[in-house]
Amino acid sequence: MDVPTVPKVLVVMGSDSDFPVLEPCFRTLTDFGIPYAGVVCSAHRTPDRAAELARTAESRGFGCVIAAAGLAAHLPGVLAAFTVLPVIGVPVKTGALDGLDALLAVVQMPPGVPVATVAIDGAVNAAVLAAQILAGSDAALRAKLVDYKISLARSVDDRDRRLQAKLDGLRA
Ligand code: RP5
Repeated sequence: MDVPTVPKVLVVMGSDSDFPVLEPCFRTLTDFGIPYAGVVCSAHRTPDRAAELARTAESRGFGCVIAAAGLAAHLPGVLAAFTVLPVIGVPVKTGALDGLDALLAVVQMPPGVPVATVAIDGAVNAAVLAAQILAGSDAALRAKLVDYKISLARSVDDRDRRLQAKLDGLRA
């Protein structure tokens, strides 16, 4: 019998200074039971390594790439240029423009080389999107995502209950 396996997610960040932004991504992947590797690699400072990383990612068992960078954030796009794996880009809030520069650099890819861009510092959504991509071939992971969405709805119900209690207090 074939045992279903969850392909690994390769998380690449332009600098270790990006790690605080990426930490919730690693935590979320862990919560979903998705194996991952995390590496620092820069499109500008180590371009050859970035190309090699992307070229070999699929043969090394990765099913999805998450790439995060700030400033002129070319890392997600450069990785996407060298692989057919889906690449999720996380623009990092840093520098004089607070991440707007990174957002535009990550999202404005030319036709044929997409990067699925999440919000500035959107590390959790990067992990959830990676899970959703991998869940297409993994029923157990899909079930975890369904539970996750149910828990999101419950948290909104809890918030509404808290709001109603506050409003009741104001009316009293
Ligand atoms: C980007 O430049 C990195 O992704 C980081 O967000 C930013 C600053 O990098 P460091 O100077 O902290 O290494 O390439």
